[in-house]
Amino acid sequence: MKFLTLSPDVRKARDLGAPVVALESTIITHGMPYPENLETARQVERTVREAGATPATIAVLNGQLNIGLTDAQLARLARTPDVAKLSRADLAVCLARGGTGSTTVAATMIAAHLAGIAVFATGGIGGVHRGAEQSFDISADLQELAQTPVTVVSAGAKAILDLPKTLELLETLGVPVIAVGQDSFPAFWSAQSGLPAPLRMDHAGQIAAAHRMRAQLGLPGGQLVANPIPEAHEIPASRLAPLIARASREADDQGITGKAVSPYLLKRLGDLTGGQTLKANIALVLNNARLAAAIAAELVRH
Ligand code: PSU
Ligand code: MN
Repeated sequence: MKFLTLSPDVRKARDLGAPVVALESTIITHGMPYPENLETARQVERTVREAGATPATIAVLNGQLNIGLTDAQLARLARTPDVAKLSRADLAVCLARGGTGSTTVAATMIAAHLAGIAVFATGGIGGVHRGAEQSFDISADLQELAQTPVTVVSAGAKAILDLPKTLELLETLGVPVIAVGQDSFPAFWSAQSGLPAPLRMDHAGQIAAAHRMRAQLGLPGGQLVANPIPEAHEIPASRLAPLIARASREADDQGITGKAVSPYLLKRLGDLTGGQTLKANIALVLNNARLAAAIAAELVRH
């Protein structure tokens, strides 16, 4: 495929059948401020390597779908303001125009699958927004999980969302939602959402086996792994609840819609907590990178 560029590292790992972990780039361009975004992106790659897998950060650069970025490419992306945020709907148009953009969970899943990568680590997926009954704002990430066979390691869905509705929709779409090491669904910055998780697994090997079994059954789609943020880094949900409500109200009042909603709320929560949500976000992404590397290693063993 002429538009697909695998980095030498990623190509080598793939050809050897060694474990590879896909990483998204919207978290870099729209999820965190500079320079924390770049520091985190580098640290996530390092964490994947230390855990024995090859990281493949994915982004569209000048009309090429890049699977694995050089450090210079990563640094440039992290410093470029107003990069396009590419989801399933935007990917082909951006590539056809020779454009540049960062990939969301949905677009990163598509790219990872094209490159033969089965495991992907992120922070929190998009989902059903609060007030979706009015706005119809539901992330394309959910549909993607229903159709593209990639196991996505997250800390749940972002807590700015309507988590009960997000879980309901994932169930309707037939997406396995697997909490790791606990019975409840985590809530991104908080380990506990107060909602039961549909499924629970405690080991990377079990998650890899379930991934393989889905393929054997001929079922399309991936798995959502919900890995709770380590307790030392979490912010209790009760503390965040009023701040999330306030930020959501402010977004409404300012008429913020569409792709701008999640970035606005993440930034606003960072401001309202004096940077605590950003710190927690970094910790949970690193935690997810470690688990994703372990799952990728289990997948290539068989
Ligand atoms: N996880 C994070 N921060 C982020 C994201 C995930 O910790 O910024 C990004 C992902 O790329 C996800 C997107 O796909 O937010 C969801 O955007 P939306 O709600 O507009 O679908
Ligand atoms: Mn949306």
